[in-house]
Amino acid sequence: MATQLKNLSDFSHTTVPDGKNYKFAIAVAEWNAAITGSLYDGALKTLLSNGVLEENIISVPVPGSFELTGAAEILLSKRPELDGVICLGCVIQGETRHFDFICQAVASGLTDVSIKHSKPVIFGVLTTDDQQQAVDRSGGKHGNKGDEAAITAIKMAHLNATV
Ligand code: DLZ
Repeated sequence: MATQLKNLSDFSHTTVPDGKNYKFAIAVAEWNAAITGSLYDGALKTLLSNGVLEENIISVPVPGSFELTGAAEILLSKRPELDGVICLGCVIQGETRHFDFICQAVASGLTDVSIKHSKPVIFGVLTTDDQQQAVDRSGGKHGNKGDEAAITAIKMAHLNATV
């Protein structure tokens, strides 16, 4: 019964399970669309390149990152066949406290939905000080967080299916 990890390479990002048996939704915020569009492109490409079938991916836009929690709840309630939801957004620090409220609400909201459904709900939301930091993390010099969100979704769906 006991299965132990053998070495640190077990944690490597190169070990991604085959996604062919999994179904995902991607919810993507329209605010900061140039950034979230790149996150979406990265997430979709990464799901497909790791074996997830195109017909097993539903993509839905939502107005802003705040709406990602509601979208994840709706998707998992109405589509119980889904193995997880990837939530993509970009919240950029402004002059008001909107940033703090949105980031806090989305982080805890997505956690709650994930626990309620016992399914992965992935926090693929950039929370940056400025536009450049967002560009750097959506296909720029710091990679694409959309790719990472997709890999996380596959790993967690696999965990859920095999534990
Ligand atoms: C209102 C707002 C602001 C100021 N900034 C952002 C942002 O940087 N990123 C984002 O995704 N959404 C923003 N929004 C919109 C909220 O997420 C939400 O759509 C509205 O408050 C309506 O609920």
